[in-house]
Amino acid sequence: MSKIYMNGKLVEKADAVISVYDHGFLYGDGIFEGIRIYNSVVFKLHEHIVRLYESAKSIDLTIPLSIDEMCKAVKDTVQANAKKDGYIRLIVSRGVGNLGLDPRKTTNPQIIIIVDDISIYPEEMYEKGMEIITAATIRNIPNALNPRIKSLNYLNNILAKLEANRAGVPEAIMLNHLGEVAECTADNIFLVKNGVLKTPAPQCGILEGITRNTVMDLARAEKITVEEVVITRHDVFIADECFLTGTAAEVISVVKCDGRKIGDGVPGAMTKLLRERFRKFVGI
Ligand code: PXG
Repeated sequence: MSKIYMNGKLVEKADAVISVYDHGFLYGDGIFEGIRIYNSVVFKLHEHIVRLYESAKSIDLTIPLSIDEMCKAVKDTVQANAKKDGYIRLIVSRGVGNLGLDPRKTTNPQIIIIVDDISIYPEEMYEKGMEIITAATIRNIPNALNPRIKSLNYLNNILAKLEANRAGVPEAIMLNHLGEVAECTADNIFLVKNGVLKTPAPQCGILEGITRNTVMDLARAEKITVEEVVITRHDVFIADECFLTGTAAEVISVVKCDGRKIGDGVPGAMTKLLRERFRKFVGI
């Protein structure tokens, strides 16, 4: 049975319950992280925890643990579950309040760490590449709810995911309020054009992915020029290669977008190289 961390205690899955008055449930008032475990090691733990604390700062939520204490809680929970390869969902909700949205009425942010298995795309999709569409649902406008906050309210992304489902594809590009390419529902996007690697800048209204940043570092180590730029759908259509990055997806090739074949319609050389380098880096 899996053991779940709840506010400093390890409890059985069946006993891991949250109040219906918790503002995470009532309003999506809280934040989270999704983290991988490879070979019993928590991948980029510090980076994920720093992002969590930045999300918390932005929504004015004080996490009652230091960064070091949070890292230890994650590692201890992984160990208690004897998990070699898997997935961690770390959640901090605003806590129990009343039926009004005022966060001052809440007490005790809830800290929850779930260690489970990861669901990933089928192997065949990595070999052949995936097809995506552009969603009509635009990404949250940064001055309304900044996508850099990994908040418990994922409706924006879910609405785009519904469009992908309806189109029969696994992912969808979300444009920002200016009509520029931002990211996909749970993945960042990269293009290759004339040997240069391009990805939207954080200012384009994206979640700054940990996998994204890792892949950019790995590309630079290969002396590949990396640019954080404005990308349009036109750039996607005329790209030589396209791939997505994310905690669950790792590095996955995109070979078709909105019916247009990208490059040769098969995973490209740079995508394959970076996927290989990424897998080596995480030790698989
Ligand atoms: N953009 C968005 C909107 C995301 O939610 C990424 C990019 C990639 O970021 P990372 O740091 O993972 O490289 C994400 C990540 C899930 C799940 O359960 C979702 C994510 C990560 C892990 C699991 O659907 N989103």
